[in-house]
Amino acid sequence: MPSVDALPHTFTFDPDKTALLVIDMQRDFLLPGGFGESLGNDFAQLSRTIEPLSALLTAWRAASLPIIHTREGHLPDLSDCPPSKLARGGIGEQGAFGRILVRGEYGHDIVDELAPLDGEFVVDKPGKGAFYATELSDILDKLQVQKLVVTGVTTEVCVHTTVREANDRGYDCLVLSDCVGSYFPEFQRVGLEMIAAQGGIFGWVADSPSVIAALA
Ligand code: C5J
Repeated sequence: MPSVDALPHTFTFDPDKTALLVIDMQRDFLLPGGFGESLGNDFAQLSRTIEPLSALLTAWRAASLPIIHTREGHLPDLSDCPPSKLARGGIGEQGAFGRILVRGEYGHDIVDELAPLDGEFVVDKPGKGAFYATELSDILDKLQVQKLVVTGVTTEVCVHTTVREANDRGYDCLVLSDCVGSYFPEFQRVGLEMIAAQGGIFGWVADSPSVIAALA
């Protein structure tokens, strides 16, 4: 069984029961000029994850293991967006890449380098967590997945919300430090520490080269 050198201790996984989760690698979060940068954030803190994640996807695809991409966004009429989220601004407004976080808009879609291939799952989610109001739980049940390798953005928001709920639902989560990103270096550091603290209270942390080596 493949094993990965991780914190707080070795992560072992059965490839037949493990999926790769790629959270919200969307143009509006990752590209210069996107929603993220328009809020004053440094997009480079996120875009540095594209290259290692692309290498991981290549290895994961070569091993023919399941891949699930997610996208945060809303229906064009915003009927699935809670008023409290709308009131904070941005969502549905015109941005450089179309209406911000609205399904079907250029900015809502995944960056070209990580574009999903046929046969990979794409889960559209209205919330931060990937389980809330989505089909993710059904997909994982059908695949008989027990463990998740988690990547994407942002570490302390959508990655954390998803990992915390996955942990409560009984999945073992391995979060890859070089494939998750936060606009805030401090949140990145602490966000990763929080996952593996206290004997792995939410899961495990490793890097992508360790997973690629384990798959070889
Ligand atoms: C945010 C996300 N940061 N994907 N979304 O609003 O983490």
